[in-house]
Amino acid sequence: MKIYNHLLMTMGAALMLVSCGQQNQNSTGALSSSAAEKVYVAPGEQDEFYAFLSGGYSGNLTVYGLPSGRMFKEIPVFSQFPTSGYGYSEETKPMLNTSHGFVPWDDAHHPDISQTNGELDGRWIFINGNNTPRIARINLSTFETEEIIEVPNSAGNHSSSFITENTEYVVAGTRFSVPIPQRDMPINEYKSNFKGSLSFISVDPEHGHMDLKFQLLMPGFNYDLSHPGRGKSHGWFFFTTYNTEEAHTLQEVNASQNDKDFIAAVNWKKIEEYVNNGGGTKMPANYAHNLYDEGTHTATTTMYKEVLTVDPLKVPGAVYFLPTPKSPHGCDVDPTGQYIIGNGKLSADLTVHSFDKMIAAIEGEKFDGEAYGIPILKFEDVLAGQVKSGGLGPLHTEFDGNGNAYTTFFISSEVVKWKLGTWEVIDRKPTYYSVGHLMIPGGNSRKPFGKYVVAMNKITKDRYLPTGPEMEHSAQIYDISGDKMELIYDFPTHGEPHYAAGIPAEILAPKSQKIYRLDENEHPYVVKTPTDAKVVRDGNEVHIYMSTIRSHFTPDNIEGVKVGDKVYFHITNHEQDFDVPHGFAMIGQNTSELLVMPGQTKTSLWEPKQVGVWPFYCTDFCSALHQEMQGYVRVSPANSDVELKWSLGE
Ligand code: RUQ
Ligand code: CUA
Repeated sequence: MKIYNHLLMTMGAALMLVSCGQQNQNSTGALSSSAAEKVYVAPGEQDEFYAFLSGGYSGNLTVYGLPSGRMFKEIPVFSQFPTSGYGYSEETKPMLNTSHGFVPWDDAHHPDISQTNGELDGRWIFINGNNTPRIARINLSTFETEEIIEVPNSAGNHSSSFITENTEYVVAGTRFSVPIPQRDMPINEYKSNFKGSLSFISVDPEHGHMDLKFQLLMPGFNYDLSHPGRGKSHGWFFFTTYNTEEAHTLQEVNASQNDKDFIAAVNWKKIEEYVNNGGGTKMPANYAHNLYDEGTHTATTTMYKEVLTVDPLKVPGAVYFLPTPKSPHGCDVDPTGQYIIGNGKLSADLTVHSFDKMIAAIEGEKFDGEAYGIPILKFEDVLAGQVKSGGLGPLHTEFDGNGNAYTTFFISSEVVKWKLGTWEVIDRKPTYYSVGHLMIPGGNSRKPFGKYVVAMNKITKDRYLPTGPEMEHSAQIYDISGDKMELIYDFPTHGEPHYAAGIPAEILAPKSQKIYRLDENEHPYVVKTPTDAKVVRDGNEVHIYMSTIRSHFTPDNIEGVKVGDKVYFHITNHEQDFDVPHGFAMIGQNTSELLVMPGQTKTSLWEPKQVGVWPFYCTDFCSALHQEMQGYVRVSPANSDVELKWSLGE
């Protein structure tokens, strides 16, 4: 207890020192001009990699180019996004439905790109919502969020969303243990009553559709991070735990008592077999599954009422605990699948477990007791080696595919490069400041592209011109093609990037979608030709079937709308050219504008409250006559008998 308090205080002090002491060490002049050449992507030239950085509390995913650090796009995922109308348009509102109702925000942490045979295939990217547990799937041809599934019996969905090497599953583990099923009970009865769920969500190989296949109900620890086995360890999944003390208050101290917590090793293939043979227990649950249909350009929500749970004790040989020092955070598996790295946040050394040794220990039944019936393996039996890093506060590790690993240290604010197998430290470079995750394109696969590492830092301070009390977080790019890492660039990010995923541009760029085909548009309110445009009243609902093409709306004059009506603008963009969206905004509307892509239909709701003649206009500068792209709606009193009519050019 004393030792820990002391340790925590020392670390706090160390952090302050780091944050203040390193300022400006790397300012003007420290970078050679060759570093500038390495990141310079000349005007008109394109980047070598896409990098997808999670937005953390922005709820979204941002897309950057490497090595330029240029931001290409923000993809809305869990947060309403007025820039495109995501979560505001009638078609996309259902994407944010949950069992708690409409939840227009989340905390998005760990993106992971789909894989085939352990290599990035660039079809989809998944990301977790931490706060109201959800997993999203984004299509990497359209760069649109297509699906969001809520995860029941979970809280603080943090050891997520990592995928197995053929994208069989996207895995979501709970950070907080909770009563399962949720019920009214005293908090201080946490110990041995709360449980932690690890959810295995299957991914349809063709469409990517997600389905919660089973949930493993584990002891009431905190499940912090996870990674799949690969190669020889394919079929296993590894989760770091902390708070094996099962403390329910003042975790800062009470969850740091045990010298070692665990990495939970889960043989999901074994559990899958058990489940496929009818194993598991169905439990009542309530969770939303939101799916966007590209044909109708519309999302729908289905509520599910049941979940299949698995008690690990019912599947002998499926779950083991690997003792791992000091509240491990990151849980990373090297490209060969042999090494499982647990980074004890309160330790200086990194612990590397060996998959082969783990299997041998399991076969030899060499256990060191059990926790809630789950066998604990002996630390010495599974240990491959320890990296005497000399750093403080290790968090995450990535791999370059050449036998090297790179670990971030939050407290000592550095990236340390070390060798797999010999555990020797090869290089270390400071970060500015207090790095969290790092990313090498493909660094979480069998085939990393070990040219750059991107460090995502938690503290920005003096790296950029000050912008008031809040600064955007900073990322740093290091060239790792040589023996020593070379810092070549700083760039500001958006939100708080936790993890990121990178992929060579040549995999994604050629299949990036340019338009939606109008002739394939199955939206119920589509207008395929401007002559089909119309306005239909149905009680107090008015449906405007509107088309857009440079540079007018059809219709652009509408009369006969009344105060108290619900007016739906269903807008179809008739363009079939790349990069020609039209926008739509109506004065006084209690929602965002819309951005409608070529060939797409989107709907905006307006509930006029005041009599008058009110304009609408296109929000995207689409042509030389964009400013002429406008129209009027005449709104009459609720009891008026002005006839409904619409026109263009009259
Ligand atoms: S976390 S800074 Cu949410 Cu991945 Cu470790
Ligand atoms: Cu259409 Cu501006």
